[in-house]
Amino acid sequence: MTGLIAIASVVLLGVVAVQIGKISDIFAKIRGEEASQHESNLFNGRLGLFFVVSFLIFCVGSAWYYKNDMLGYGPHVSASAHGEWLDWLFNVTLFFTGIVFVLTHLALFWFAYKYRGETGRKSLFIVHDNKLEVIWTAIPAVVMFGLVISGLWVWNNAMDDIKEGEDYLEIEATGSQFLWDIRYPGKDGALGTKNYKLILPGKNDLGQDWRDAKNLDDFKADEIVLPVGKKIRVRITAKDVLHNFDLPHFRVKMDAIPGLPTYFVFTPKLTTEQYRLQLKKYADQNVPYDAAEPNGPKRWEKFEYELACAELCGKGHFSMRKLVKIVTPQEYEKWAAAQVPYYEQNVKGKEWDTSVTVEPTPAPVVEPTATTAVPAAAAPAEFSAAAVEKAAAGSVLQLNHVTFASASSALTPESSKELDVIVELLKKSTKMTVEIDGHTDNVGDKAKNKKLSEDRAKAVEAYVESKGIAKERMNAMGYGDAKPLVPNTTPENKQKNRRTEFKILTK
Ligand SMILES: [Cu+2]
Repeated sequence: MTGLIAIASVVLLGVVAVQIGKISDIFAKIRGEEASQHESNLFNGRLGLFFVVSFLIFCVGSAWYYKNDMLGYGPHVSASAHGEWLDWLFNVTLFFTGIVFVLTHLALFWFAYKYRGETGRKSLFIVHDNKLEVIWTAIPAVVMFGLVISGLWVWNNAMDDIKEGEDYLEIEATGSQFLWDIRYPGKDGALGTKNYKLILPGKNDLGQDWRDAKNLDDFKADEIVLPVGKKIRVRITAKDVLHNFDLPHFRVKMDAIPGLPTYFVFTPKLTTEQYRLQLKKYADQNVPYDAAEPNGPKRWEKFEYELACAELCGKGHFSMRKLVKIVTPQEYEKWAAAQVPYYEQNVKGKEWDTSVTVEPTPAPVVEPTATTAVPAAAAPAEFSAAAVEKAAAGSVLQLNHVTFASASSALTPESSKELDVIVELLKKSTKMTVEIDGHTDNVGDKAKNKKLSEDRAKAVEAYVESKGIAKERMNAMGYGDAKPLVPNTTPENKQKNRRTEFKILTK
């Protein structure tokens, strides 16, 4: 019913508009075309003025009305030292662009009104005016110069690294789909070294090198707890895709890029408690946090700083939130002392503890002579089209870029590059037959390892076959952990032993 009335009203309004149009046409005929045109121009000019004034009042009014919801205003002032300067820069920019915004809008509509069409008025053509050109080039140039210089100054301060001899606390944030790993340096105040090749899910999530004593006291934290007033340097990195380390209340935001560590230095200025007390002053913060609990805690009492991922990194992006707590230095010391190092918790004394490795027996030194210049245990040469061309039948080449999903025989998309080279070689040399060998390390069950290495070799064979090479020309073999290249003593060695090889049978 309401819909019907609405449609009827719209139709009626349309009819009225058409009728008014007809009436004014008739009036125009009666009173003469010119007089009516004059009146209409005046009316439209005044409407324009009315519009621009209400528009500007609306713009300023709405900004004022919502100011408490904007970063940098009211309750949302910056909680870090450099953040104040960033907010200041935003305000200065808003001030100058605001002046231009108001003046140009007023001028635009005032001109439309003042120079409306009138009997006898002629257009004025200005072909060129040096004075005008100089004025409207010089003013923006000076303002822009000021904005750019102050912007550079603020930027350089905000992005500054720790200086020599400065006191600071360094933590590390590693993004992955879909969580943040936060690592603290522990008692020694230094983060230990990492190597992505050492990553073992659940056993060494970050790939810490346990032979580095600095790693042994590093701990991972579920929340970011930081002392107020201290310089914090965050090492920011990622394990899989682009993430973004965003602490909005501190005006900290930096990409987390796989393979390219970034950092951000900031100084928290207000503890969580102080920020809450600041919020308490605002009426909209004094309503119940949970509407279902009218007598429960107020909004300001439940406030927490937070870390977000500011890069759309996949389906679970939203879950990359972490609480950030800014506390007094004493509270921080107490909290840090109570944390258990990752090493103690997950590694110490376990099979994958590599902190104390048995010194490998040094390889016998073979004095090279003119006839025996071949090293004792040479790893297979790296596979390439050129290497295959040169190699004799019986040679073994290592496929360094054929990789599989963890504990599965599914080829990764990157593998196709090297596999396509094999396809091309087999297409070119029609007499060549080859063997594909899969090898694993010695972690886990022997039979399972053998099966996995077989499946992987077969996966390679199936791929090459799918590209039009006869299956008879290939032989897929899985050796499990029976043929290690090097002793399985360290994670790096184990990595070396997990491999796929390409053997030329006939050429
Ligand atoms: Cu993310």
